[in-house]
Amino acid sequence: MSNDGYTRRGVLKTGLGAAAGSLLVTTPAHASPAAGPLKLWYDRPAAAWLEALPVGCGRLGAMVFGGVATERLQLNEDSIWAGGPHDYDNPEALAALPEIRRLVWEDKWQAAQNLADEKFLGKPSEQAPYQVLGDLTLTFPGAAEFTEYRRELDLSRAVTTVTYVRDGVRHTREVFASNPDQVVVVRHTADKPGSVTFQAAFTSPQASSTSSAGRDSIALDGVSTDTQGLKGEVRFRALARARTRGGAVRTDGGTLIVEGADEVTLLISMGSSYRSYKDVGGDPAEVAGRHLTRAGGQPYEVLKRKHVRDYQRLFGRLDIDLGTSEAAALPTDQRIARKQLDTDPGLAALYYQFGRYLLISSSRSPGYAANLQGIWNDSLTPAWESKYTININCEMNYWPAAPANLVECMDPLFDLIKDLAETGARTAATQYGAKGWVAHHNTDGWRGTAPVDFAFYGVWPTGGAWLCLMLWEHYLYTGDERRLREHFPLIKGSVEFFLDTLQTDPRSGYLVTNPSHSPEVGHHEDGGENVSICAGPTMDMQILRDLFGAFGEASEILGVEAEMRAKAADARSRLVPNQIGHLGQIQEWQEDYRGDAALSRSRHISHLWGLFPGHQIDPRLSPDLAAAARRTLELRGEAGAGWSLAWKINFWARLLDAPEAYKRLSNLLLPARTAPNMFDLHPPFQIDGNFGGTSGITEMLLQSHGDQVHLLPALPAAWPAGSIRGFRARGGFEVDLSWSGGALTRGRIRSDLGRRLTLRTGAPVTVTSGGRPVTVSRPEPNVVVLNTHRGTLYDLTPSP
Ligand code: FUC
Repeated sequence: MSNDGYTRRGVLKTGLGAAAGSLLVTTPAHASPAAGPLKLWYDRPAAAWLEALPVGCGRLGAMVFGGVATERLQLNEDSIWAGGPHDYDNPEALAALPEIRRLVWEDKWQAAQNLADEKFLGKPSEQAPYQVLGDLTLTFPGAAEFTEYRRELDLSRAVTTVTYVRDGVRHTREVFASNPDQVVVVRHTADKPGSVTFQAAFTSPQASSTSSAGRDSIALDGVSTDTQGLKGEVRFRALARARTRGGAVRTDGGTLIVEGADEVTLLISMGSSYRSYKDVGGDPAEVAGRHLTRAGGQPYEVLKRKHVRDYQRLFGRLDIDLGTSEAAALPTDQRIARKQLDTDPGLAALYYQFGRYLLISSSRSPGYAANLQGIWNDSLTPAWESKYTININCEMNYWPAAPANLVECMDPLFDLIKDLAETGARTAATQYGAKGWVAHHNTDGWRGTAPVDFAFYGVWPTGGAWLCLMLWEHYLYTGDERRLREHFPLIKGSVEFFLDTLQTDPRSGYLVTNPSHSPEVGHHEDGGENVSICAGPTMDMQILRDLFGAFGEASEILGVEAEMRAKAADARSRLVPNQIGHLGQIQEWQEDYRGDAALSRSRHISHLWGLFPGHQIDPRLSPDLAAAARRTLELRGEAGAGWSLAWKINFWARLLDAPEAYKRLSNLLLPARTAPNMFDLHPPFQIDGNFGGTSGITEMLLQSHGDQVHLLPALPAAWPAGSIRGFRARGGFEVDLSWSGGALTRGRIRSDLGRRLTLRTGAPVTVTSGGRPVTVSRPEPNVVVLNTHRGTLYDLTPSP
């Protein structure tokens, strides 16, 4: 989609002005600029990493602690992975596959799972961790006391600011990470000339050394660690250069010394030797040096202006106002600690926009996809290696991208999928003797696609297929045929793999995956062992139904692969259908397993994939399945992990149950799940919950599936009045809404593609365009259908 489709924002904003104006009376969200809804702020320095504030430009990230005597900037560069290029595929796997399958057909699960553990896992059977680069620490001499402290992250500009008074001088320090200039920028000013004095030095837990890199610059050079027998091969360099007005700057053995300056701009540049998953031969000094030189030639104000403009081009496309209250004036950590979302609706809006901020900051080109921690990681051995877990977490990261009007942030994900189609073709051939490509439940910087982490977790062949559906979602939102053509070979490769490897279940006659499992959930204790291995779990069937469907539609749109389309359609019709089990639940497996299996309290609820992100289960189109999905959610309970709660918001919103969706959102925003810096807590920090939460709020306010755009489908009582601007719906629509008393007061929809629009609302609406009535049909009182024109605005008002 071209950018100008997104830049005609002024029109829409003016268009909704009247409604937004009247809204201000009931929800003066912008009443308190200091405590404005788009700022995270604190009245003290961060004492811990989960209090520090993240900045990022996709490739580079920093956690800013905002200290007074010392400022810590914990630095990340998004290609620093332990180990080096590696083919994880296991050549012994193929010979074991028929026997694993046979054991599964015979319900000899323990034997099957053991054999898979022995022969079918990758080599090594664990993937590599994403790693920290290091810290830059600034040390400021002076009194221990300080006053008038404030630290904030302004989401509208992606700039953090810390300000305080110390020894009678007001100091102000801004930090941001610039995508256009590929540097982290720190600017320290004081209200009294000559009072900026500090020393700065790099440290790192990596094998590394520090040095002076010139009169005004210092360097950190290092290499990532060995892991699992793989030699650490990602070499990196970080540079920091000080530019001062007044005073003096020098270096001494890797320490940067600034004395008596009026103000200082510190540029931090980072580069690595990682060029791709198969090439670590880059020159980190060249990369870091190039960006530093380019940025160094530009005044601070220019760097900042370029950064803010670049960021706002994305961030500024969308507004959300859910109302405000006195709580909005509190520091952010105190708002979270109150545990009272009901009386702080602005906190949900802030969380929403923080999710968008995190996506823009962690998933931009140039740069790699957002991993389990986005890009922010202070460890050599982070939880779950901070890699890409693709049985839920990585996909969840990208749920809000298209609907929250940040579709370009998906590009790094698409680059990842391209890599996986290469390594996954190797895995398909080596381990399955199959065409196409496959990815299991995790991948890392080396784009491992073989099963890892024990068969119980790893033998699940559908990760790549799910990722392919993100490519299709991109098309559904944008109608961008050029990109669809570019992505089509990836989708085709995934379909090829399954056409080649699906097995006819000798008992049921259905076409199923074998071996596979319902992610991370055991269905029996077999021989004293919890077994997950099985054939044709529900999630696989749901994903493949959509994959084959998407392939069919895409191939038709592009006018290609007619023969394979027919094969995919045939395979699709032979998959196990969604089934309702003995407890009235959606069956998680092909068989209606009883006992512990059916009553599992796992945080994974993979068999509701068809409810969200899929749309095979829908209260309107398949009410029986929707009732069963509700039952599944009730049975599953509230078992932990931020991402699991976040997924549940989306599920309940899709079931059109506003109170239940809202309850999960409230729980997600409790201190147990949301850190003081608003990072989602699995615990520990895992960014998927942030993104899943943003997605969930979207699904409460706007849904677009089943060929309908549904306005305010699950609006909770806690948000009686509010407005949104710039939400995106499938079919190429952009939606602005305001509501009051829980009911739509105004809406405006822009059609980018000129598609037919079916609109569902809570009460009948009248549609006009340019002040003139628009011809609509009304198949139901609350549904209007209209043929839209490309680039045209449609206004909605409640029918008299
Ligand atoms: C799966 C989940 C965990 C965690 C990890 C990254 O193993 O079960 O909760 O999210 O991925």
